[in-house]
Amino acid sequence: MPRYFEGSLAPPKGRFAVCVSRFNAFVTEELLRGALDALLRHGVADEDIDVFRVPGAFELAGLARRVAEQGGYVGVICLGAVIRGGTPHFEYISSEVARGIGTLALSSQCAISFGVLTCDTVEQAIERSGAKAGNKGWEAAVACIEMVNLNSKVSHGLLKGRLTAVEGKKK
Ligand code: INI
Repeated sequence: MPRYFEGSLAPPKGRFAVCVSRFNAFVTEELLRGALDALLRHGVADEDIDVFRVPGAFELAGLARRVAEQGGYVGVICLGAVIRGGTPHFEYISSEVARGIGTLALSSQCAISFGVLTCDTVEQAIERSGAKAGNKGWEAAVACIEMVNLNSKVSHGLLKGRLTAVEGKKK
């Protein structure tokens, strides 16, 4: 009988950083609104949330790394919107953002979540920032809470030499 482990959505102890880019602010401000709403609704205290703004999505990973390494946070949520234009610029920015934040997530003690939209059109970005396809900022914040709780469970369990499985739950 396998044992299952997962993070709860209970309010975690510790502070959260939200890193948000200003480029395409009409989208990213909605992602930020969603992320803050999710954190607050899941019981994270107002004073445990810090928001950092950067110029564009390209700057997110560098700032997130500094914040994760030096800020004393348990979770860092990265929010941005890269929208395709008429040149290859989109490909360079979007791949660097994903690579940078992904690399950070592998090495960081914090839970790092990826709420960066990469869309072909403005309409797709609007749909994913609070219209008919939900709000990816909200989803990134909830994922971050879950991973903070799972990270804490795994670290705590490993330190004590045991992990507590989720009883009777298979997925
Ligand atoms: N930044 C974005 O966040 N989204 C975009 O769609 C975008 N486009 O398409 O150019 C964008 N460019 C700016 C970039 O992120 C940097 O801020 C800039 O290159 C300075 O380093």
